[in-house]
Amino acid sequence: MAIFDKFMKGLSKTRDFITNQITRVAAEFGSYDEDMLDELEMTLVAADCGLPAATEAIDSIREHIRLTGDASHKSVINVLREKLLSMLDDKQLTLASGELNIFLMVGVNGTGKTTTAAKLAHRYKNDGHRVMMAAADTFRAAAIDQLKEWGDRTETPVISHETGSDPAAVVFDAIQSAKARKTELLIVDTAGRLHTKKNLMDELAKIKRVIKREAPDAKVETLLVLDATNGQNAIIQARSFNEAIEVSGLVISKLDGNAKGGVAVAVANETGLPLVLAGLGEQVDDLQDFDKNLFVDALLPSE
Ligand SMILES: Nc1nc2c(ncn2[C@@H]2O[C@H](COP(=O)(O)OP(=O)(O)OP(=O)(O)O)[C@@H](O)[C@H]2O)c(=O)[nH]1
Ligand SMILES: [Mg+2]
Repeated sequence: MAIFDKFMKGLSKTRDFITNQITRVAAEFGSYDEDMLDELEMTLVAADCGLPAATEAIDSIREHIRLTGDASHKSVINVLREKLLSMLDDKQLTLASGELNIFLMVGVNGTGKTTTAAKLAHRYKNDGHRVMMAAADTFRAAAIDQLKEWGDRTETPVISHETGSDPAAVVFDAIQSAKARKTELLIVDTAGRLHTKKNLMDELAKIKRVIKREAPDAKVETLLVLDATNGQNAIIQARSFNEAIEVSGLVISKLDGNAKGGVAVAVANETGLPLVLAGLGEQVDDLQDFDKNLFVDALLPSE
C-alpha cells in the first residue's frame, strides 16, 4: 500500500469526522461566515487539535477572508491546510552509518512503547541493518516476555535481565553486547511511567547517563511515545518528559484508534517537538515516518 493510503486508512476515523463536519457546514451555507468559522473551530477542538491551534487557525482564516474577500470553501481549506502545516514540525529518523545508533523508547503506561520498538526492529532489520533490543522494562516479568516474543517474531536478539533488576544495568550490558556484535541499532524498551513520579523519571535519567558514558559516540534518539487516544494529557506528558530527559522526537501511536488524531497538532504546536513516527495499527508494519504533508492531507477534505 502506498504511504499516503496508509495514512488515509490509519487516520480514517479522524478524517471522516473532520471532513464530514466541514462538508456538512460548507454544503449547508456555501461561503463561510462567522458562525461557520465558529463551527470549524469547534470541529478542530473536537478532533483534539487543541484550543490554541484551533483559535490561531481560525484567526488566520478570518484575516485571509478580510484581506481577499474570498470566503469560499476551497480558500478556507487551503488556508487551514497551510496553517496546520506551519504548526507541525516533522523529522525523519536516520541511522548514522558505521556507528552505534540507540533508540530509547519512553512514555507513560500502555502508550505503545514495546509495540513501536518491535515495529522499528522489523523495519530496520528488513532494511538490512543489524538490530538488537534491550528489555529495560524490568518492572514486570510479562514485559520482558512480551519483548522477547517480539524479538522472536522479528528475529531480533533481545538482551534481558531478571524482573526487578536495575534497568540501567540492562542497558549497560546491551551496549557492551551491541559493540561486540557490531550492532547498528540498539532499541531500548523501558517501563511505562507516570511523568509526575520523580523517582521514575530519575531512573530514565540514569539510563541516559549510562548510554552517554558507555557509548559516547552513539547517535541517540529519545523517542517519547504518546497515545493519540489519551487526549490533551499528551501535551503535559511531552512537556514533563522533555524537561526530565530531553526528548528528541515524538511518536504518536494509535492514530487509527479514534477520531482524535488532531492531538498530533496540539502536541507539536504546544511543545515545538518534532513528530517522527505515526503508529497506525497493531501490526508490525503499521508504522510510518511522520510526514506532515501526508498527515494534513489525510485529515482535510481533498477540495
Ligand atoms: N490500534 C493501535 N494499537 C496500538 C498501536 N500501538 C500499540 N497499540 C496497542 O496498544 C497496546 C499497548 O501497547 P504496548 O506496546 O504494550 O504499550 P507499552 O507502552 O509498551 O505499555 P507498558 O509497557 O505497559 O507501559 C497493545 O495492545 C498494542 O497492540 C497503534 O498504533 N494502533
Ligand atoms: Mg511495554
